[in-house]
Parts: sequence; C-alpha cells; structure tokens
Amino acid sequence: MVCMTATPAATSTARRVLLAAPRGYCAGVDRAVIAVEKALEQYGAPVFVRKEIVHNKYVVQTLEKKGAIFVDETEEVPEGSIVIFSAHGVAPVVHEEAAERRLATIDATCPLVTKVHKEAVRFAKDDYDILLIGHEGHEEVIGTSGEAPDHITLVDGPEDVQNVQVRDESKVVWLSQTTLSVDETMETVDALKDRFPQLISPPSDDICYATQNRQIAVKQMGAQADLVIVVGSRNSSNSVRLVEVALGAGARDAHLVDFADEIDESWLAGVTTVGVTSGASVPEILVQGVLEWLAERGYGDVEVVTAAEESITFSLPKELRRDLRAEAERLNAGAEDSAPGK
Ligand code: 0K2
Ligand code: SF4
Repeated sequence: MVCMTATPAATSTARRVLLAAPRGYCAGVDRAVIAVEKALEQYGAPVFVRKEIVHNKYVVQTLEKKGAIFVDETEEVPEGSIVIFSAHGVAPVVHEEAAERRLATIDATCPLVTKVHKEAVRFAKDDYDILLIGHEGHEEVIGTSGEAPDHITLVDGPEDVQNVQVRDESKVVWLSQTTLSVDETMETVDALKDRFPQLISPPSDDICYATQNRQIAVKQMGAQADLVIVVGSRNSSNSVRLVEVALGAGARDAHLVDFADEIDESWLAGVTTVGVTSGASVPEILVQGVLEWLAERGYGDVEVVTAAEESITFSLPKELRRDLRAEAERLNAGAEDSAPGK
C-alpha cells in the first residue's frame, strides 16, 4: 500500500518519493486512445491504425490485444477498411493516399497539433519561410512539414541554426513541434533571432500546455531529488525531454523506463529522495507499478508535488462522433419500436 500526502515535507533523511503533478495522459492522448477503443466497439476488430496511436509500448500492446492492427503506411491497409491516424498528425498526402485506396479514415490528430498545421498553411500562403523547430524524423515534424514542404525548413536544435538558409530575411517565422523542451527551444529561437532579427514568432505557443506543465513539475520535483524515474517509451519525445529537464534541474540521476521491472536496483544506492513522473502518453497504471516497486524497497512515503491543475478535454474525432450518434439513434429507434404498446 502506497501512502500519499499532498503536502511537501521538510527536508529529511527519510526515504521518500516526490510524485510530480501533472504527469501522464494529456487531453490529446486520452482522445486518441479512446478513439481506437470506440472504433473497435463500433466497427469490430480489426481496426487499422497508421503508426503508433501514441508513443507508448503498453498502450500499443493493450490495443493490439483488443484487435487494433498497427501499420507503418496506409498501403498496408486492405482497401475499404477503417484506418485511424495517430495523435501526432499526418501530412495531407497521407489523406490523399487513403482516399485513393478507399479507406474510411478517423483522424485522431491532437487538435493542438492541427493548430500548428494551420499556422504552417497560413504562413506558407503568405509566402513566409517557416523555420520549424523539431526533431528530424519525428512523425509530428513529418506531418507538419508536409503541409507546406516548399516553405518549411527543419531546425533541429540550437546547433542547427548556422545551417539555415532563407529566401528573404524580412519574411521569416518560426513554429515548433508540440513536445519539445521549452528551454532548449528558446535557446534555438534566440540563436535564430541573432541570425534573422526580423524573425516573427507563432501567434500562440506551439509547445502545448501538457508538455509545458510536465516540464514545470519535473523541474520543481527534480531540484529536490537524488534520482528521477520518468515512465515513458524511448520514442516518446516529451518523455525523453522530462529526463533531460530533470537532470537540468539538478537531479543527480534520471532514467526513462517503460515498466517498473526495468528499474535497476543499483540506481537506489545512496538515494534518499526519488522523483517520479510520466510522459503525456503514459497510463497511470504504469506509474502505480513504479510506486509499488519503490514501496517494496522502503520508499513508501509519497508526496505529490503539484505544479499546475489541468482540466482541458477534447471531443472525439468528428467521424466517430457522427457514427456513434447514428448508432445511438438506431438503438433508440429500436427501443421505441419494441416498447410496450407498440
Ligand atoms: O512526445 P511525442 O510527440 O513523441 O508523442 P507521445 O509520447 O505519443 O505523446 C503524445 C503527444 C502526441 C502529439 O503531440
Ligand atoms: Fe496534444 Fe500536447 Fe498531448 Fe501532444 S502532448 S497530444 S499536442 S495535448
């Protein structure tokens, strides 16, 4: 049994766990995972998903067991089937390919990623050079770049700034991937501004609220921790960033694990305070597994370090809402037809 309090204790030599809040699922991930589950209920298995719906091993394995089939490209999906696009977004060409193959699509792109796509389209239409700060090869960056490939240049961190070429220095804007380190992105922006003083910024933050809040929380918690354990998968950009931010905040040691059984006992040597958090694609059950593992080794006292409250939610993808409504109406009509007296 793990004991939890919400009040940070005074510095002590007793073993303890600091549990970051917020952590785990964001609104976009929750929506995307529920979209796959609802599609399986509504249409029956199999339902195809292009790429991992979110970058988490456990989520993918769990949905596979329920009948989801994960593919890399739409060409692997049999004609006429249903395919769901992941939370990270897709380039317009992927929608075109799906239409050519007569696939029924459900777009689970997070609305906050779609917002960045729309910014890219708008600035490209106004003929800006768009400097997209992000990690090369990441699905979100591929999707956003695909909105305006002739106008977008990827800038993969501060060290990449020297390589950037633009057509007109008076018409340059930066945008970013939603799941980057806030501090490193600002370093990149500063370096870009040194090179292009007329560079303009996105109309609102591209790094999303969830990424920002999880970094603020891990900074507060990491500053007091000897060891930070971040639950998340290796291909999860925002989870990997949490490890870096924890170390930057002063944690002596920090590791990323998918599951509690990946924790190495040797990490606990000389450790009094363990910080625990999780990426935006991580179900809480995995964090609970880590807390139990720690409690079994004397770290049963858990204090929650709250950096922000989150209440944002997103409605399901419109294709699903439409079909779920039609199904509800059909069931209602059936119930009325069979009602007593009919
Ligand atoms: O952090 P990543 O962008 O790699 O993605 P996930 O770990 O799947 O987290 C959810 C973010 C999805 C879109 O922003
Ligand atoms: Fe959306 Fe942010 Fe979650 Fe990505 S991390 S799915 S942008 S809320």
